[in-house]
Amino acid sequence: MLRYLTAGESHGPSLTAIVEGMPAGIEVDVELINTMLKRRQGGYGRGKRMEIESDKVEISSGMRNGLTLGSPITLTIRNRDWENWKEIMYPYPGAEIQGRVVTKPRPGHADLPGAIKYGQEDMRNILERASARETAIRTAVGAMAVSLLKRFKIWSMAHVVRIGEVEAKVTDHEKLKYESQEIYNSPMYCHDTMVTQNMMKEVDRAQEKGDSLGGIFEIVMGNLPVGLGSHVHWDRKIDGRIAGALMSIQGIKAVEIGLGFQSASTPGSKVHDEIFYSEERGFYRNTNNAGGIEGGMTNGELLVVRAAMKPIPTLYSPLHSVDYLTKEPFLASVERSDTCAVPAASVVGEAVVAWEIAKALLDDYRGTC
Ligand code: EPS
Repeated sequence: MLRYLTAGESHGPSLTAIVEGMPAGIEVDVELINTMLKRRQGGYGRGKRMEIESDKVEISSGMRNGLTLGSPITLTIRNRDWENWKEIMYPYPGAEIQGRVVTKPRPGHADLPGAIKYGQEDMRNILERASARETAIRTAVGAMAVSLLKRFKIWSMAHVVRIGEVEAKVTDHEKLKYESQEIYNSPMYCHDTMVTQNMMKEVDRAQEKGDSLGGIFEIVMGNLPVGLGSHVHWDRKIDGRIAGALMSIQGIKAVEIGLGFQSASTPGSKVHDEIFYSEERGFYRNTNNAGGIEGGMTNGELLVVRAAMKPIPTLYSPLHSVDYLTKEPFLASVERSDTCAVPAASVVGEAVVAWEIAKALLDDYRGTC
């Protein structure tokens, strides 16, 4: 079974993942992993942390001579910022635990529920692990899946379709495959240059006000075989697995596949994709409202999935909150943060969706890897 765990605090020495279940003899494209890590660090609206970090993966087990061994693979990304946090985040007795204490929970963050659940008076003990910094190592793990899927000629891409009120319309998903370089060159990872400019202005406006912004990104995947996932059990349905993976990314509040929420207000005759057949194409559809999934299985059409990210909870004009210890009203803590991290989240989205697809593929085709 393909699975992984991650470990590491945002300002600790490093982030680590142990990946298990990769078949032996697979070439791991370290350059592709590092390219995705670089893309995750980018995007207009990021904060100062990304000027400190230069994320690169180190692999210390499970590989020899560029190929997987079938044994657990250990991935590590060092946190350069650790140098500035060594005393405060020191893992052994003697840490400066009075430094940078957080007692003013940010609305929308894990701070308060985490402190209550784990009985912590200093919310730093929660936010360090809750931080979206963890998505760096998940991106590295998912990039391994992207590289595995390439063996099967399955392609994937991620792009941003909304920042705040600014929306980019997509008319031809098939075309996006050929536009990926332009998309990654856009500071918002958006396929439309005009809309990119408007999205950047939207981010500037939010930043001036000390506010933050969310948005929507879309993952598109092509050349998928029919039948990944299964209709037979709830936990084998590929749409459920993809939605769960995307919802587990920090800040994601909604996921839709194909027509998604709009299908609830559209009659069946306009929702369901009619089926056709020809000698050279086999079964096919002229529309893709299902987003490539029917009955918990891929149907051979493009996979089209969107996720909505809420605005980052750390606001430079902080919201009302209550001090955890004194119970006095306060303005929430201001931790260094990003104004908008939707472009970065889109890369994480591609990584986690690729992981779920690779997992489903290995369930069905392990012997052919
Ligand atoms: C992030 C690292 C963090 C934040 C952001 C994402 O760095 P720091 O907290 O040191 O400034 O920039 O994290 C959050 C928005 C969050 O809510 O935790 C990263 O590597 O992506």
